[in-house]
Amino acid sequence: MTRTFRPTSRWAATAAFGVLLAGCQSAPPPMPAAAPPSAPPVAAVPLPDTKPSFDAWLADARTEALSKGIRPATVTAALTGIAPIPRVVELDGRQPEFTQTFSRYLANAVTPARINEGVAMMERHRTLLAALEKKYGVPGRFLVAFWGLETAYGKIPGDFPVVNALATLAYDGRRGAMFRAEMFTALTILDQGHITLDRMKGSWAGAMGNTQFMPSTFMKNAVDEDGDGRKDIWGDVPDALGSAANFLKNLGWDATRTWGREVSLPAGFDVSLASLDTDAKETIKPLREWARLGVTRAGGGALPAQDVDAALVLPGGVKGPAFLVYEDFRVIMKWNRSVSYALAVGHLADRISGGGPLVAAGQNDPPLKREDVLQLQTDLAALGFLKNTPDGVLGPVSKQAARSFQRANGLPPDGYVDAPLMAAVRAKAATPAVAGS
Ligand SMILES: [Ca+2]
Repeated sequence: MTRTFRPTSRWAATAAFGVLLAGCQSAPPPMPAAAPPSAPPVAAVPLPDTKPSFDAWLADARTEALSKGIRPATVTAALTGIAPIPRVVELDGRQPEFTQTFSRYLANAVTPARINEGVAMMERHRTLLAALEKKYGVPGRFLVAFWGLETAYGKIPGDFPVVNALATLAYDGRRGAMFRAEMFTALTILDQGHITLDRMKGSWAGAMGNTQFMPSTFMKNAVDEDGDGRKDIWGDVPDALGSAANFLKNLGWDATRTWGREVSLPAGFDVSLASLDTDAKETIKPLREWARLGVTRAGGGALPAQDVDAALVLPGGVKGPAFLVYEDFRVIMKWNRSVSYALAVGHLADRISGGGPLVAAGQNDPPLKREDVLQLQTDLAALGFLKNTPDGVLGPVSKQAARSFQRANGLPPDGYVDAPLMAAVRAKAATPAVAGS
């Protein structure tokens, strides 16, 4: 997978990973376990390094795999003679240098080439997609859109050996217990004969095949759609797209609705109604209520007169495109918990089924540098709008703090952070408080 069109791709295609990511963005850091300043050193002699060597760790993992009933031949083939992969360690430890903006994210995700190829895939797999929609209730345009965003229709599935990558992360990385469990699940998938060891490739974090399923996602959702006895999401398009359809069905896909739509807001609209939370459900209203508030189809025209609950998202702020999103939007975010990702899936699905480009012009705002976000958070904290410790990551808590600042200073409270907002916050924070005020 590429790093350019999908900043969240390192977290792979599971809801569990999305939760972890959201936690990183919004959770306050744990309190340090500080000793009293006068306390003597606890350990007079250095503690021995309790971390086992990788080979010792691997021997223990082999024993556990065998105890789980995985065949010795599978365990031996997959868990002997491997070593940690330095590139995986490096990618796992990498701190994002910037926060991508929605306009650039979408421009990289939904390119003319990806739209054209998606149209071709819809045509090439027409019969299969119709059968999958009938069976699982998920329209083909969404399956093709996920496929396009995850791996560019199978062209970029990742070339890391999955068991070795997962062993690396289980031994060396954070979240070791989770990756260790994923590794055993990967061994079970091998043991069941769905794929051979040399073909079990994926992302550096273990997301596998056309649809970038983690092993646990594969185990719960993969299907043998072409009936050859193997669930081959690496090589069989029917298996890959059928597994995606089954996954979405299991996540609660509602076949009676679409994902949402671009809309236009009237002048003077109260943008504090836009949801900033990670689930896009901070403020939910029926479509008719949004219509009563003056919201129209993008470019004008009445919203459909349907009894649908919708949330408003403004991923590029009040100057960017506006979207009303429905329940299936949140289903998409269970696949990958990112508003930008879910909007890209929805928009790509629309484009490959004949829909036009967004009506609102893209802002093309540059990415936010980590150091600038840190400065913003520090300023917002100094001004009393942010309680969390600055971490350089623009999560929902920081966006709410930005919204509070906007409210207090007569700016449209869209919670959107760009250079002018950062400058306004900086200026306020740099102004000495008047005594007594
Ligand atoms: Ca198959």
